[in-house]
Amino acid sequence: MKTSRLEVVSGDSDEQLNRPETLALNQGETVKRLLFLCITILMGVFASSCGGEGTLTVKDPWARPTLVGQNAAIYFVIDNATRQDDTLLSIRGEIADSMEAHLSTMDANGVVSMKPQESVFVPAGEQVKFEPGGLHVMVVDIAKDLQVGDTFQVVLTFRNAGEVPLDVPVVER
Ligand SMILES: [Cu+2]
Repeated sequence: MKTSRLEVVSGDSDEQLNRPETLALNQGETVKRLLFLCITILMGVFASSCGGEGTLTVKDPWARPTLVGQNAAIYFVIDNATRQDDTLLSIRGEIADSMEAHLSTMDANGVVSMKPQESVFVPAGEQVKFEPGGLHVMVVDIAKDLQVGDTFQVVLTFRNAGEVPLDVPVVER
């Protein structure tokens, strides 16, 4: 059985359309508003040149089709455009009770092993890629099939950026 959720977004545009005073501005008010606008823009420029303008985002999420009961892997790119180092602390989602960051490595004999990562460091101004053969989020014992076209949500928790929700599409790659 499929359940779906509808979200109703209420706008307040009607209110703004029905305000006659915006049409009856005299010149003094117009100048004041322009001045205020200029100051606001200048403050914005000043703030961005002082750092902290960027944000941490998580891009290009994907997971392969996986059958219920198996382990799935989630891949994405963490882009830390801030001037502050950050750390991925945990990840959670409804598709499984347990998710953890893993690092796959291959030894000299070509044997691949995975090591759980307690956290993942994301340096300021850098990207960290979760991709096949390297870092990935291991989803242990998924609760339902992941089929091509499905999307599921997870939430990543960072030390500084806080919680970052992510919609992960299931794709064949
Ligand atoms: Cu793994």
